[in-house]
Amino acid sequence: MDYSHIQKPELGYPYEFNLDELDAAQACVEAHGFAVVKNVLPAALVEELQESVKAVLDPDGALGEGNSFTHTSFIEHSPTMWKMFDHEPFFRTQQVFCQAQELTINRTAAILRNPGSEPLRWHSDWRGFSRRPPNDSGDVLNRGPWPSGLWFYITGSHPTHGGLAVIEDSHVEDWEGPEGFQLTPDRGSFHPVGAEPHGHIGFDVPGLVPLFTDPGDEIIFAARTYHSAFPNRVDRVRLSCGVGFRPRGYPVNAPWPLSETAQAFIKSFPEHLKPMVEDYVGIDNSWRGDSPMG
Ligand SMILES: O=C(O)CCC(=O)C(=O)O
Ligand SMILES: [Fe+2]
Repeated sequence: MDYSHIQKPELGYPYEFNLDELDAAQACVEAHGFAVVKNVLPAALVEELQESVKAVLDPDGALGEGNSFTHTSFIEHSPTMWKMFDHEPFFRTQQVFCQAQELTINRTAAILRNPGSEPLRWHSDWRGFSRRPPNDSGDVLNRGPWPSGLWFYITGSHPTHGGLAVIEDSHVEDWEGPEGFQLTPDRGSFHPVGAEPHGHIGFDVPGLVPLFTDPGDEIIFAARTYHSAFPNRVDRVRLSCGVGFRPRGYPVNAPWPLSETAQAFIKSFPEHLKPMVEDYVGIDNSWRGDSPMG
């Protein structure tokens, strides 16, 4: 499918904000589940981040056409990402969206989508739908009220370029799915009413908002907001990265030990930023709890 016909939507409310409108942006996240803040990162840092994502995720350029790669502990491998913290507008912005002055790094990621990479299944990153004990690292790290999306699409977000799409108003606790769709049994995705309960892939969904952003812009979405990514159909790699924060002191009780790379990262993270890693728990993607799925 070609999505070059998709236009930037006019919604009945503003959802793109400047750095001097952060409270309005946060109000939009609360009301509609998402917002964009323009020009959070300067161009020089964006360029450095682009190079760093490529160097860490695909150092030899061997990933191949049509493929994508997600790194789930990017900050541990990218001192370039550390520079974001010294850019005052970046940090001020995260304090507003996390609704706390003192923040801890919850998790970080970077994604590289080569030309030809496929669209993403609609999903929510929220893992608190069930109160069963955690079964994997996502269950541990994605159960708080902080935003699930604090993303920088550092080559831009566009429907032709693997850009992000969200569903407006899908962040509320009792959301039942878009019209004509129903939630999957675990509420992690949705499918057409009456179809097999597989997460839906496609951009024919009521309430869909395709996001059009420039490389220095930040895309924010709430803990539960449902989202997807378009395929990358232009001849340029799509790069994104993000730092997820949680209010400092919020207990996550990670059941895995700190990895060696996490320990090395904490040790070398600049002294004046150390409070932000005091209770950083890293991630162990292979950790499994012993509670049954469901
Ligand atoms: O690849 C993207 O643009 C979105 C990624 C995403 O939603 C996720 O990793 O949970
Ligand atoms: Fe996601």
